Amino acid sequence: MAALQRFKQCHPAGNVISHLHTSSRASAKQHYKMLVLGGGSGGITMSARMKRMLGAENVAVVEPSETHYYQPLWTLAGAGAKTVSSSARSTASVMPSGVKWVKSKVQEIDPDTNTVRTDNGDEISYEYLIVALGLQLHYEKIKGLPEGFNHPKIGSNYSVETVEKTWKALQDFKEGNAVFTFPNTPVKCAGAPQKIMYLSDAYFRKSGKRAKANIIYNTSLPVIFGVKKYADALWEIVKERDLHVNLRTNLIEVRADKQEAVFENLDKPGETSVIEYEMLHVTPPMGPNLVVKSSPLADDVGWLDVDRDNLQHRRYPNVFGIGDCTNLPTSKTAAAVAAQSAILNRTISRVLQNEKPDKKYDGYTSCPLVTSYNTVMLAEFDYDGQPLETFPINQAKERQTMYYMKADVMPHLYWHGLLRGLWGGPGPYRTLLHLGMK
Ligand code: FAD
Ligand code: UQ1
Repeated sequence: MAALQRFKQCHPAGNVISHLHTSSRASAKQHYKMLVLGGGSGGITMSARMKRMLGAENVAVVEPSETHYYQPLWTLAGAGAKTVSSSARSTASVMPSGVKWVKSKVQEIDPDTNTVRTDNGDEISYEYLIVALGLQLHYEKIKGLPEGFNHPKIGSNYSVETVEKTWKALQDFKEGNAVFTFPNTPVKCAGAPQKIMYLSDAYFRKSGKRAKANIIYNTSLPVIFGVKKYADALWEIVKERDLHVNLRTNLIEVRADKQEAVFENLDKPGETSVIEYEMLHVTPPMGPNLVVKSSPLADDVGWLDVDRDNLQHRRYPNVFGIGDCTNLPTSKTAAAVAAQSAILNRTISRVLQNEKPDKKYDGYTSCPLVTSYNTVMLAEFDYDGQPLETFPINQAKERQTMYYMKADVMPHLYWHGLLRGLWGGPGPYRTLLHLGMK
């Protein structure tokens, strides 16, 4: 509240000018002290924190979707271990009370005039802006998709419309190739494309179909995982379970009517191969949010251009970013959003007091690598790809306790901790838990 008092003294015109919001008017004018774009993991988390810092009446969130999803559960839903409906809550129920929910799509951001235009023609001005628009999925960049999803035997855990198709394809599997892909772009939760392979392997074993399944992981990457400690352990698992990994192999076409997938060899331009599949799990190419990309806030590629230490925009000091839409050089996860939210909260509080940001984000991110229906390898690491583990045990080992944490504890921590602005990642607990080891 002290920050708000100071803010009011410095910016007497910064109060909310209008809360009028009627759907009949074509272009209503609104102004907010703190405008948040996107009501996903990062947007809801920061709106809860900004409500605490500035008061609910000074905060608005622009989000078109009626439903908020806990996406990390889709890995388990694709394997039939959770339902998609258990990953969903209404946006209204996660929006902090009193915060204004602008139920429309951002169409244009103009940081030179501090305004945002929505798809229904409204113009919203702001003093401070937090961009949390996530990333864009590009199924259409694979020839034959998305229309190929109208056929059976193909699914994708990355979209709410196609998760259940993964589970259906698994159940319908009779014999042949089960193929899992990783695209030639950055992705969110870089472990998810292979988690569903381990679950499928476990499902086939459980249902007596494993001997008839040839399991193939075709990844564009030159490694199985970006952090050596976990990569070494994963190579052991794929060898042990007879899973075939092809590096630098990129899905370019799906002929769903013929159950064929076409791959390019990234090391030999022009060389392609066709695999007939009995089941195909597609991880789509991904890229920057298109609204960010077409705004002056983008870097050369299209990601939101923020300072990697404090999450403030590199050219517009009243703009901040969090999560998948940013160019922070770390793996894009909800766990990263948690750690980022604590840093960003501090940065904004300092900026509001005309002080320099003083807390540094270390790049913390985490990927609970689900390796069966009751085991997880909990990968946690920083900007340098160095393990940054919470628990004083070897986390490269598959553990049942970590599966329980992923499947049952994390959802609670997400809905009741992160989204309420109360969970800023495990950093403080890591320090405590490791004290006993020193
Ligand atoms: P999102 O949560 O995607 O939110 C973006 C929001 O912006 C959305 O609500 C969207 O509707 C809104 N939006 C987009 N465009 C506009 C617009 N023009 N105007 C207004 N609003 C807009 N993370 C983990 O930590 N652990 C895991 O195990 C894990 N597993 C995953 C498995 C899968 C299959 C998937 C898909 C993701 C997984 N993740 C995991 C990643 C995690 O879900 C994301 O990193 C996290 O949700 C990012 O938060 P965000 O706020 O940046 O983006
Ligand atoms: C985490 O903080 C988080 O955000 C709520 C996740 O997203 C679902 C995670 O998957 C993980 C692993 C963390 C980190 C938390 C702990 C307790 C290690």
